[in-house]
Amino acid sequence: MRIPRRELIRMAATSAACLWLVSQRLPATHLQRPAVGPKPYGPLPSARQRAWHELETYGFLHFSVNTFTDREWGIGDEDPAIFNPTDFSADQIVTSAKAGGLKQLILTAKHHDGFCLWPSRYTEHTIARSPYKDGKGDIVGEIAAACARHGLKFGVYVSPWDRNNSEYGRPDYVRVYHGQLRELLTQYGKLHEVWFDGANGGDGYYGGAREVRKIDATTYYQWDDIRAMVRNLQPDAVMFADAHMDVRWVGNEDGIAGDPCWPTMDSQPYTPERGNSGIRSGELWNPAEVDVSIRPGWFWHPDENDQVRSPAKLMRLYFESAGRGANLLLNVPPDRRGQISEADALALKTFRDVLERAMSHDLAQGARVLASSVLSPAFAAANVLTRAEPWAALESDRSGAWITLALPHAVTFNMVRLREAIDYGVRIDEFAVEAWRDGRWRTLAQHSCLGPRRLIRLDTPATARKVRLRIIKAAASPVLSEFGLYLLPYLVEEPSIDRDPQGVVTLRTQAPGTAIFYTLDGSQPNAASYRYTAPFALPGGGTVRALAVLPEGGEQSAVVSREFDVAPKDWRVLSPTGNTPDNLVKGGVFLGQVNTPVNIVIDLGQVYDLRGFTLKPVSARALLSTAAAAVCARPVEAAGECFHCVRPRFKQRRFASGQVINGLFNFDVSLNQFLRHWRTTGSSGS
Ligand code: FUL
Repeated sequence: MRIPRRELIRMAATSAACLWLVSQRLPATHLQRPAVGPKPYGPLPSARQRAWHELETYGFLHFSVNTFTDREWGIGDEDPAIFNPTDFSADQIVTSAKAGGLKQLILTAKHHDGFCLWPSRYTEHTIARSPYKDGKGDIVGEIAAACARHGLKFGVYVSPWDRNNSEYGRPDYVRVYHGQLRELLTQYGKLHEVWFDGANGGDGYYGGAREVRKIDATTYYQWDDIRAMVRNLQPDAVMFADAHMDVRWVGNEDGIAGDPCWPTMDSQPYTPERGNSGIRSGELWNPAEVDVSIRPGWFWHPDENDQVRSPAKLMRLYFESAGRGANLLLNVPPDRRGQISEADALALKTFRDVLERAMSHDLAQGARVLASSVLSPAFAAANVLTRAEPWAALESDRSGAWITLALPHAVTFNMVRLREAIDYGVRIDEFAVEAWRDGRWRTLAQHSCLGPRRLIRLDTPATARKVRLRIIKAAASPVLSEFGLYLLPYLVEEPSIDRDPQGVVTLRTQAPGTAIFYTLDGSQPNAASYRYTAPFALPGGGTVRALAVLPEGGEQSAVVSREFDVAPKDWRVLSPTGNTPDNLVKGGVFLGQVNTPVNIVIDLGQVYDLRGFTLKPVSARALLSTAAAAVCARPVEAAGECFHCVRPRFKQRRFASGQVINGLFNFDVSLNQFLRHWRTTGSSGS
């Protein structure tokens, strides 16, 4: 679903951009390289990219009118009066982020709905027309100042797409967008990242026109001018876009970088797959940023309060993103008070505390470090412990090179931290980490791409006196700046709970050897509850609550809970409109058509007593309009039964009772108890 939107900005990134980046980058890097050292290999990071790599983990703040309307994408017709945080605290937001180890915050200064969190002179659709501080507020300024106070870097998300602006799609909006960008680049001190989202053009309010507007994203925004403006006004800021800016999109919003995830790309068209893995032979230094939310949505929604990622899940996320050399951009959305919710802040801090405690004790310190070769005394093997300069092998020592930590006594570790000195390029193609045990080297892990950062988490701790990094394949001699060993406490991840369309529930845990216990009556599960051994049927719906427990009464995971409605086992779609209507019952994506009323009848296969139903936009990005959706059960002559018309009870928060479903939208449908037939109808609502 990201692809079409992302494609637009990908198209905006032309080969001209690549040439521009190369010409900006090389001189700075060459100037700063020590006089005598290994010969650099391949593309190299710019100074600003090098500084960006050091950040490793930082935060996104999605905060806007959507926080108050319970939407993910605003239409652009939102009344600024709804933006009214009751207890906004930039300090609470920034200190919560800092306690969670986030080193920078990127704020949605403007999301697709066009509402500006600063009083822009280029539109009236801003915070100046909200009740917040009687229209005198400026959230961008407050967050920027708090970041400066607490030592975090600051960046802005400025959506090119603006569903409010009447001129969107015409030349004048480009002037507005550039003007807004200039305000942000000049009024809020130093920026370290400018984030250009890939969603562009589509339906919107557009000053009341309420129509679909398409633009050619390659030319419309005049990217060359934007790049020049950002470089000129904020020379230290990296620019993010799907591709061909300083930092690329990792290709998904699930928090997963590829393994490998090369920091290099070529100038071929971007695809999420290519973005996920990077291109080893690529001529550009263009590392991946992994954007993901701590909750299911990007914006805060009250009904997601119990779906905040647990510390154990955050740990997995960290290893699958930052651990593969990408940077992790974790979204922590402020709530309607204008603060980070307690649950989010706690999960983040707990995760960070566990990590930092473990990382404060590098078990490799004190080791004698031996290597297959050393380029010169300045590039000694022991540098991987002191980290001032890297270890560099002789230029001729490539595949087959090795470096060994010989410890004074055996250590037990389950995490290995490795870094190539990226000033010299990415040189190592494939490597193994080995431990000396029972008279021989045993492989603990093997991967492609060592890169800017490689964190390896072992399933079970290893105990050894000698640990070796063996280079299996390299394009150039290894230049390594870090080799560390750590013991990380094991956080038990909660199980996942899934049900298939047949109504069969499966519980899964990532951790081998953990047992899963569950309840079906809403009570808190514990080690005395049902023990999960095989998938079970739950076609009529209910609540499943579960937790994972380590063997022998060991540690427990957080409790996870899922509510299920009636399974769409015997349902049939009778009168389809839109594309792939069967997906409505199979659980895939149903796509309606722009400005076409939706009218779908589903045969449920049996009679139920109705309580309500759920309409759920897939990925919460439904493009929905105003007014009233009529969803009713009705008599279906053929069946000869008589039903009452029912006021819909929209269980899903993104639909308010009485909304018209208008235009293009995606949704899942499920019923929690219903009649034999029902239908949804929408009107164009104009
Ligand atoms: C996407 C946007 O459409 C989402 O709303 C969110 O801002 C995410 C970070 O990027 O493309």
